[in-house]
Amino acid sequence: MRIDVVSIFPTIFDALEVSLLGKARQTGLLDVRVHDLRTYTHDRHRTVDDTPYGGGAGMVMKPEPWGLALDDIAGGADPRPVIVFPSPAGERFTQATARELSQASHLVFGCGRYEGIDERVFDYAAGLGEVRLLSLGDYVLNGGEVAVMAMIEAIGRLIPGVVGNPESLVEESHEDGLLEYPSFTKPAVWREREVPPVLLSGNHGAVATWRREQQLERTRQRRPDLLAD
Ligand code: JDK
Repeated sequence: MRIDVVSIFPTIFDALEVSLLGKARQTGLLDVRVHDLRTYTHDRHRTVDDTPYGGGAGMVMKPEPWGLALDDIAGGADPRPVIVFPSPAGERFTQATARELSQASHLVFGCGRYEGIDERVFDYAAGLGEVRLLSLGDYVLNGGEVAVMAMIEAIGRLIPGVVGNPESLVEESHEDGLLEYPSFTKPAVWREREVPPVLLSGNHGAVATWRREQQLERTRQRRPDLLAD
């Protein structure tokens, strides 16, 4: 999978070099390229923002650098990429979204800053690819970068070969809409706290039943919204 990221803080994405995704990049499973939006400016101050029409607090990202960046990165790409802009006003990014996007061969992520990007950029981008405005959750970050890091991690680990143990993906892929069951490892007693005895019983049926009960109980307590239907 090819991933392009456009940002005014490209070094934030240095963190993708480490761990799981770093290995996938080395083996060529993931080809991530990060672009500095300021390289698409032409003025001496490399300006990417301006005051909002209609007034209001803060600054808005100017459309011109975005137009040049998108032409360069997404223009004429075959197949047309999926172009993602994280936004607090976007659709919710979920595990289902991650699965969908993991099927794409080319993703372009546009990271806004300030109060966001001139709205016309999204319309322009729709002429170059399939545009998705996506929100990580109902809180406001300072820009799109941290959201894009989370999305790349969630998408990247679904690409075959990126996660070491494919069984852990099979288990997740049940997508039963419940919270996961609790996990334990050795020692069997730690600081007077015991591992639930059923997990030491060797009775695989009893373990499966207990785990399902735990999933249901935790979901009822912590995420009743998931049980609504
Ligand atoms: C991308 C900039 C910061 C966005 C409020 C401004 C007029 C009010 C600051 N899930 C999630 N949370 N946050 C983001 C995200 C924030 C971003 C950008 C993604 C780009 N910001 C920002 C909006 C406001 N808003 C315009 C109405 C303030 C994604």
